[in-house]
Amino acid sequence: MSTQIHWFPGHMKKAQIEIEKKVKLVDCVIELLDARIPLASRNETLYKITQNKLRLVVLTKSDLADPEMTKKWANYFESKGSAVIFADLNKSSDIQNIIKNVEKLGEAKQQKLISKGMKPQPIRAMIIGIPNVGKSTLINKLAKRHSASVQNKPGHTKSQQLIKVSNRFELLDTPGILQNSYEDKKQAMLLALTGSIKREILPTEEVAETAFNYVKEFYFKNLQERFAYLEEKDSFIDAFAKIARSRGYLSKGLEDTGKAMEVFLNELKNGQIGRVSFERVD
Ligand SMILES: Nc1nc2c(ncn2[C@@H]2O[C@H](COP(=O)(O)OP(=O)(O)OP(=O)(O)O)[C@@H](O)[C@H]2O)c(=O)[nH]1
Ligand SMILES: [Mg+2]
Repeated sequence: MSTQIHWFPGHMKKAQIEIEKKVKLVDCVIELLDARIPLASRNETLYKITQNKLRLVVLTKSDLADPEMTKKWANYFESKGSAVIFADLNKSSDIQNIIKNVEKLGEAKQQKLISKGMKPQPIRAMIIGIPNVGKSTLINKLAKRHSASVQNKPGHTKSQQLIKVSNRFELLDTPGILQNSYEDKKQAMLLALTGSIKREILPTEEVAETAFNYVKEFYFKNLQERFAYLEEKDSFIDAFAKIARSRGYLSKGLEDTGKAMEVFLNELKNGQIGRVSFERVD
């Protein structure tokens, strides 16, 4: 439908303008990237909009990623000059670590104000990221610590909701979100594997084959732990026929490999096939 084609860019543009306005209100952005695909999950437009702000890169869902690779990715971002940490957003010590690191970024601002004899102000931050990287989870966790102090500071910006996380850190309660465009097929594939875009936009078999071959090459142990009957010599098709048979996915007496692929991709996305990073540092 032509309306749909027109709707999407308009929607993107509007979101972008909205974020540009909000960015002016903050000192710092907390950029959430999926630890399993740190490059593919960065939105370049969002990155550019926020380029001159203090930045804390948080590699989220680190509990689902290959820990060794995550460390390498953290080093990679550090080498590019970003403050970076990785986090499982469901772990309170990791939330604590995010708070500590944001406050650290704010120290220079505090010192500057103090040296001018002024009252130190909290660093004001905003969370940015593509869909599904954990923005709402993080906001809720940060807000819950001080839910009583969620405040509404009126000003020329109408009523931006600010969450007081600590005396040194306040958070804009609405995150900046932009979809990645799907021009780069490899990137779209990675985003589909981790759940940031709908998998249906790509053919299941193609996604499954790419994912399976990748996991087989780099994480064969994970495969064997989940599907003990798989062997390294199994081709993609043989493997999914085996999985379908073992799980009882049959259609008219034949192995329903399509169903096996769907289930495989879901399990892979949810970490049931072990910790997997889909992008590697060279
Ligand atoms: N395992 C794991 N799951 C996480 C983590 N962070 C978030 N999730 C899960 O990922 C899913 C998406 O999280 P949200 O917080 O809704 O992501 P979002 O960025 O707000 O997504 P949109 O609102 O679609 O832009 C939820 O099911 C979360 O529970 C994490 O660190 N580890
Ligand atoms: Mg959300």
